[in-house]
Parts: sequence; structure tokens; C-alpha cells
Amino acid sequence: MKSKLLLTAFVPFGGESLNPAQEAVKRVRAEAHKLYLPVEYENAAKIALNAIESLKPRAVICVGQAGGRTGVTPEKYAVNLRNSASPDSAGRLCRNEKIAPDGPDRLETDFGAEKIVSALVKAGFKAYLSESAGTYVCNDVLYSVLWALRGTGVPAGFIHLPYCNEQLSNHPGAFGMDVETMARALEKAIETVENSLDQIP
Ligand code: PCA
Repeated sequence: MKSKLLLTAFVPFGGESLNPAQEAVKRVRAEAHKLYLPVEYENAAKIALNAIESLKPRAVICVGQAGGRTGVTPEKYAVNLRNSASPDSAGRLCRNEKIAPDGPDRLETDFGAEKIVSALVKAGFKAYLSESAGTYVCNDVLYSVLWALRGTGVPAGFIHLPYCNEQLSNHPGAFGMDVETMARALEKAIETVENSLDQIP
């Protein structure tokens, strides 16, 4: 039997009562292991890597919130850096820290970010390619997963989602998307990744 895909999201952070990534992933109907991570440097990545070790997924897609984005944004890169003016949910503040002391400055996602964007746009979703997953916990998880999976042939990547409509009362004027729409977009992204895997002989 083929192994399943691992789909991760994050719990709410930064004073929000929900995280669109978690809400959308909950509603994804594709067959996948789902995992909700704390917004904590290092710890979130460890939890994801432990799950990869035990579940041996055929692909990994991590999902997070990027308030201010105006569509669904597959990430092209992760950088070897933890740096934010905001502490994580455990109160840890990281300034200019490397994630992997022996890792390269930048890693490229290999889940087909461009292909996913094309498939999403073709299907009518608002989506565009992102060239920066930031330097906070989402990037930490993405970099750690890519670094751990290097050379294994298991593709991995990250998709940032904009605020969901329910969050807009705290963010007047910001772009918002419907959670169900984001869930359908994630299903389309999963389908695109799965189709590419099926093409590998
Ligand atoms: N977004 C944050 C961390 C958790 C999340 O959903 C980020 O972009 O780093």
C-alpha cells in the first residue's frame, strides 16, 4: 500500500483565536496524515520530523498563516535563519540564529511550487508564487523538513494562506479568504503533488 501524504498546519498564534491554516487543513477531504504544530522555534520542527520518521509519508506539505497575503502562496524557498521581532508562542526570541549550523543558506522546495500555482490559478483560485517564507516559525519548519529529507526523494514544501474572513474584524482592510475555499485550494495542491508522484516510475 502506498504511504500517505503528511499535511501540517499551526495552531493560532500572536493573539489570534484561530489560524486559517489549521481551519483549512481540518476541512481538507484528501487522504492525509494531519498534524497541528505549536508556533515554537525548533519544537515545531522536531514534532514534524518525528512524524516523518514514524509515518514515512510519500510527500510533506506544511501550511501556515501569512496575514497580508492576497492569495494562496506556495513557497519556493526556505532560508537558514531564525529572525523575528516577535517571540514565538513559548516566549523565545530569535535574532539572527542559524537553523542548521552545517546547512546551506537557502534550500529550494521540491513539491512543485510553480506547478501548484498554475493548477490553482487554472482552477480559479487566487494564488501566486512566494519567494520568501519569512524567518519565523513557518520558515523554521520548512527549512528543517527540507534539510532532513534531502536526498530521500520525498518531496516537501510549504503553502502560506492569507487571513480567513473570520479574522478580518481584527484586521480591517486586510485581504481575507473563505476557509472552505482555502481547503479546496489545498486539495487541488495535494492532487497536483500526488499526480507528479504518480509520474515517477
Ligand atoms: N504562520 C507563522 C508561524 C505560524 C503560522 O501559521 C509564520 O509564517 O512563520
